[in-house]
Amino acid sequence: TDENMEAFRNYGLGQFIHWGVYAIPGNEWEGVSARGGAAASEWIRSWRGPNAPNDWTSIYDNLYKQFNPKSFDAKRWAKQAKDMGAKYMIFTTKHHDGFALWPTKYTDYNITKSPYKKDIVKEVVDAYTAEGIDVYLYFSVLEWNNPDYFYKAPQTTEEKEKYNQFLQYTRNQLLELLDNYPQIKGFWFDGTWDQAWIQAYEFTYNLEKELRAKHPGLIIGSRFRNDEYGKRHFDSNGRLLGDYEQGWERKMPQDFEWLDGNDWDAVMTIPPNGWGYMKDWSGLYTKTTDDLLDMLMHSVSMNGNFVLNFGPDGQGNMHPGEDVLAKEIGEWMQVNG
Ligand code: FUL
Repeated sequence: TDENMEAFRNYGLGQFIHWGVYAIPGNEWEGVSARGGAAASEWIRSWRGPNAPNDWTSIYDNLYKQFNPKSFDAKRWAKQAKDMGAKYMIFTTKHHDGFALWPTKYTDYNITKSPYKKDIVKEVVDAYTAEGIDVYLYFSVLEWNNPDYFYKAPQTTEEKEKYNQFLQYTRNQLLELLDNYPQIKGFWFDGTWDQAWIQAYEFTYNLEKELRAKHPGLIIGSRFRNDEYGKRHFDSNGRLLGDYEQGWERKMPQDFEWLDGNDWDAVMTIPPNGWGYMKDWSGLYTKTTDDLLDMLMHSVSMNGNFVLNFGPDGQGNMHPGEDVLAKEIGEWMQVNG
């Protein structure tokens, strides 16, 4: 039997948390909104266009020096998730900016170099586990500020060497996460869409085997291998999940056909665009409790799970709008969950 998959099939509701240095600007900087000029609040490092401050990238890359979330209390988050009725959660260990929220040995660009210093991933894993909520780690294999990272497949020998180093670095970090937080149930991979990663299929094939061997039962989202073997491919152990991302469209999956018979979860944002903290929700259509419960029921009726995203601010507080939704969903779950 496969306990982890059994649990996955019965979760129903989950929580996603996007947190990192992008929570500090919260989609704006010095009164200027990045809305429309950045793809999403957690993408603000790649803010382009006339509104972007001069030298924004280097401002961003130094924001970690201000990352000191005084109100952060993982136990409070976990309690809120529990009260909402979440049975699992997914936490961003490292988003596309490359900043690691755990004390990784493999880059200095990590939490220990911030004024906060403490291991945030550990606090989250421990607090949620204590509430009986299964933890999955989100991990981006795309790193904007890493000189060894390549979007296109590397061509020259020098490029290939660099990218190989990047792949080894990725492998090291993943093994490190498994060593540090053996309680986790799986990984939710992201940023796997670039050609360099897609073409590294021999590496990803072996890495997948290695991770599974080290951590029997580990659940790996199907995004891990965004190639012909990954996306829409489900292994015979049923451990590759068909995640479906729909935060952007505010719609439920259209192509239920391929989800049917597979294990999947749908991840969803509250504002239309943005997974990280957004200071200003005004003028945006933010999903209502009814919208979200609709999506939850829709997902569960199609044998999937529904995962609601939260983007805490730079101090570690949930957005007040998220607090309200979490409470209302929790009340509904009490009666109908
Ligand atoms: C996407 C990312 O680019 C977004 O920033 C977010 O993390 C979403 C869940 O996945 O691929």
